[in-house]
Amino acid sequence: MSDTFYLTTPLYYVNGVPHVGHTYTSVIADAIARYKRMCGLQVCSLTGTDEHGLKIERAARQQGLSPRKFTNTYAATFRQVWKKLGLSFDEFIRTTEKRHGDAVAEMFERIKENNFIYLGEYSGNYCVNCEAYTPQGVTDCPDCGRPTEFMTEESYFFKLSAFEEKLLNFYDSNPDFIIPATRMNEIVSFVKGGLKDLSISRTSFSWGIPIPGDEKHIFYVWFDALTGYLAGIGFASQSENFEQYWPADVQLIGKDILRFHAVYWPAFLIAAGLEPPRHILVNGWWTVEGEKMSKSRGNTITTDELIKLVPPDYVKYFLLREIPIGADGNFSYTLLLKRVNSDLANDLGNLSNRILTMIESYCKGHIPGFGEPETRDEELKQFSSETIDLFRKNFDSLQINKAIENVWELISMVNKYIVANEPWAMGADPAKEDRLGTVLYYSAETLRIIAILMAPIIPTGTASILKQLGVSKPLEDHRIPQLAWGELEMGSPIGKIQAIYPRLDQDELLSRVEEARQQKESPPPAAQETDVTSQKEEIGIEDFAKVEMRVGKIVSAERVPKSDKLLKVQVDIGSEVRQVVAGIGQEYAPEELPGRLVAVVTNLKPVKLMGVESNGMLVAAANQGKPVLVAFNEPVRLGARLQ
Ligand code: ME8
Repeated sequence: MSDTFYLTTPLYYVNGVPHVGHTYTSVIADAIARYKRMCGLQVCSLTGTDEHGLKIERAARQQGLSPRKFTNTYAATFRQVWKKLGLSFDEFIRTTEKRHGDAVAEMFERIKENNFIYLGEYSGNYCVNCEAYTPQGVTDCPDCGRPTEFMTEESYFFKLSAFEEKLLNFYDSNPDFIIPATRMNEIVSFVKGGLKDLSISRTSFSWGIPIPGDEKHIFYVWFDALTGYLAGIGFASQSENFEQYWPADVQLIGKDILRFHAVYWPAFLIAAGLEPPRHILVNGWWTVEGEKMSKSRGNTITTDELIKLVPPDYVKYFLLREIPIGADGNFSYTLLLKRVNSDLANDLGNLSNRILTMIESYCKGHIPGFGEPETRDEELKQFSSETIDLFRKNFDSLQINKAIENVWELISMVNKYIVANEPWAMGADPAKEDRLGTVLYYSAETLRIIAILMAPIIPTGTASILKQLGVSKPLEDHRIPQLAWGELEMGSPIGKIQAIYPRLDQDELLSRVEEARQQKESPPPAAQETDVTSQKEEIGIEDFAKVEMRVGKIVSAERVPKSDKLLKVQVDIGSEVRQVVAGIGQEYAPEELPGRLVAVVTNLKPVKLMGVESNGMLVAAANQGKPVLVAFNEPVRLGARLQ
C-alpha cells in the first residue's frame, strides 16, 4: 500500500462567504486528513476556490468590483475562515493562479492529442447559476429552478459520447468508487441513458482561462475547476510531487455536484491518460431549522457567525456526530447545544476532570502505579483495545459517526467502571492504596486512548487532555494503528487541570444568535416591475454625453414571467453576450427578434427588473408612446460605437 494519501474538498465558488454547508465538507476532510496523518501516512489535503465564469463575473459586477479584486477578497475570506476553524489543509488552490492555468492548458492538450476534442457549435439553454446547460427543451434549471438563458456559440467539444462503455466498465470494476454506494445506481443509470458530447468552451464571457491557440474561447468552468485537483499537487509544474499523490484517494463533494465528479471527471482523466480518483465521498445536505439555506430567506448560517458563537471543537463534533456522511442533516443551534452539552461537556469533559482531580487529590498529582488487575480491570482493558479496532474499521470505511459512537461506548464503560470501583471511598484508606492506584491508572490510561482516538475530530480539547495527563508527545505524533494499552508512564506528574468543554448556556447562546441575525444583511427587497423609462430618467442630461451605445445583434428573446411588457433579451455586442430586459413586449414578439441588429446602451449600472438582471438598454424611439427599436440597414460590425 502506498504511504501517501491525497484528499480534496470541492473548490468552492467565491460568489458568497462560506456557510455551514461548505464547513461540513471541509470539516469531514480535516478529520480524515488528521486521521490518516495519525496512521503514519504522508497526507496532502487540498481545498481551494473556483473563481472563473459568468456567475463570478456577474457577481463582481453587481458589487461594482473587477472580477480580480472580487475574487481576491472572497478567496482570502475562505482561507481565513478555515484557519480560524483550525482546519489543517496542506494546499489551497485558486483557479486564478498561473500553476492552475498551466495545468488546464496541459489537460486540454493531452485530451486533444488523444482525439477527444473537436470544434463545433452549441445552442441551448444555460443556467448561469449552476454554470451548466440544461437538457433540451428544459427552460428552468432542473438543479436550482432558476430561469435559464438561450445561448448559441462556437464551442470546443469533449467526446463524452465515446466514454459510455469505458465508464460503465470502470464503475463495474470499482464498485466502491462512489461512497455511499447507493449513489452509484443513479450514476450508472445516467450513463446508461446515453452520453452526449460536452461543450467545454465558451465565447460569451471573458473571465476565465483562454483555450491555447484560440483565445476567444474560454474554458468551461467545470473543465477549468476540476483540473484544480491536479494543479494543486503539481500537474504541469512539479511532476514528481504529482506522481506521488495522484490518483486522489478520496475526493469529497456534496450530492449537488456528483455528476460532474462521477461522470465528466473520470472521463476527462481517462481521456488524458490519467487514472480516475479512487473514491468520491458524497455528503448529504444540511438545511437550517428544516429549510434550505438561501440568500432570499436570509437564513444562511455563515461559518464566520458559527465560530463566533461556538468553539471550533463543538462545531466539528456536532457536524460529524449528528449524521452519517451521505445523509441529510438539519442544523439548529438548539440541537447543537443539546448534543455538545451532553457529549462533550457532560460525558467527556466531566470524565476527564473527574479522573485528573482524583489523581491530583489521592496520588499527589502523579500517575499512580498499579497492582494485580482484577476481572473488571481486564474487562476495561479488553474493551479499550476492541474500541481501537472498531474505531479504525469504521473510520477506514469513512463511517466517522460510527467511529465516534464506539468511543462514546468506551466513555460510558469507563464511567461505569469508576462508579463500580468507588475510588473516592478508598482514598483515605492506606490498605487500599494499591487498589486505588490500579483503578486510577486504568481510568487514566483509558482516557489517554479516548483522547488519541478523538484527536482527528476534536483536536483542541483532546490535546488539552493529553497535556493534563502529563503526556508530552504532541498529539499528531501519536500513531493510531500502534496505539496500545499501558503507555501512560507510572510516576510521571500530571499537568495543570483545566476544564476542557464548558457547557454552553442556552439563554446566552440563543440571545447571541439573535444578535448575530439582526446584524446580518437584510434580504434584498422583492423585485418590482420598473418601467424602462424610469431607468432613462435616472440619467441626467449632463450624463448623456457619457452614454456608451454599441451595435448589437439579438441572439434570443423571451418574455419575463408575469410581465406583458418586459422581454429578456440576449444581445451579442461583439465582446460578449449581454442580457438586457427591455419594455418592448407589447410591440415585439420574442420570436421575431433573434438576428435583429439593435443599438444597446452598454455602460449602465446593472439593474433588476421583475427580479431579472438587465445589463444595458435597447435604444428605441417613442412613437405615440410606443417603443420602436433603432435599426441598421447597412452592414455594421458588432460592438461598433454609436457616435
Ligand atoms: O459547486 N449541505 O462550489 P460551491 C452540505 N465550485 N454541503 C454543502 C451545502 C449544504 N447545504 N452547501 C454547500 C461548487 N455544500 C463548485 C465545485 S469542484 C471542482 C467545483 C458543500 O461553492 C458541498 O460539498 O457551490 C457542495 O458540493 C459544495 O459545498 C458546493 O460548493
